[in-house]
Amino acid sequence: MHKFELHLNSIFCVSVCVFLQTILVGDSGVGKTSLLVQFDQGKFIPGSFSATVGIGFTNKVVTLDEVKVKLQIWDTAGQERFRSVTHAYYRDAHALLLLYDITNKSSFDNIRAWLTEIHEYTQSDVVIMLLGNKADMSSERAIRREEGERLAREYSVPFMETSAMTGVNVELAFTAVARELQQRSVQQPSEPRFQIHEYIDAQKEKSSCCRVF
Ligand SMILES: Nc1nc2c(ncn2[C@@H]2O[C@H](COP(=O)(O)OP(=O)(O)O)[C@@H](O)[C@H]2O)c(=O)[nH]1
Ligand SMILES: *[C@@H]1O[C@H](CO)[C@@H](O)[C@H](O)[C@H]1NC(C)=O
Ligand SMILES: [Mg+2]
Repeated sequence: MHKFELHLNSIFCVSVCVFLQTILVGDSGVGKTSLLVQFDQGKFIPGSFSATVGIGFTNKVVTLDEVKVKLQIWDTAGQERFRSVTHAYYRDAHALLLLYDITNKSSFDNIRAWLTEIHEYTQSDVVIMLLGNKADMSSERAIRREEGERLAREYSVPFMETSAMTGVNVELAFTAVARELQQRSVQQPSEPRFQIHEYIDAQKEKSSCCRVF
């Protein structure tokens, strides 16, 4: 959807006002499907969702202030990187959640390749958020939080650690990108830009859950 349509939708909305397409990407096993299930159903279903073949989506409506935002979240299977997510999905995406597994170094090392691919095929104004998932598995941690933060800073994308198991930061990850996009869609060019980094930091401080990371 183009910005102009988003803008009109925001003005004339009745129930669901803004429609946003979000894609979950990252290597196989990082927890993309688990994160989506946690966000959608508020629970963790252990075991691998090897049944995720190709690409499928879940719709979820979140209310930001008084505006209802419909997130259409596409879950991808990461095995066939550079192929399974067709470029058309990238092109239409408003936001991208890019995951690695904090216990798995190769999933982190591949983030640069993912970002290269993403920058090549997405719209230039796509919202990208880097997520270090499985934050509950601290005893098996292979990637320090600072390493995630540094990489995110290098690419100027927001970052947080999440746990699809405990639910830590899961809702925040989705609502932060929704808020960023929703603000952009209603914003006049002269207004100051919504600062997603500041929003996340403020939300993190509010909820005691996130201080442990
Ligand atoms: N401890 C823990 N395990 C997780 C978490 N997220 C996913 N997993 C597990 O990691 C494995 C891969 O998860 P899955 O959602 O299928 O990953 P996907 O291939 O990226 O969709 C499964 O065994 C999940 O139960 C998490 O946050 N914490
Ligand atoms: C780590 O992630 C890679 C993909 O980046 C995967 O092939 C490998 O099986 C994972 N290792 C473990 C121990 O989960
Ligand atoms: Mg999956």
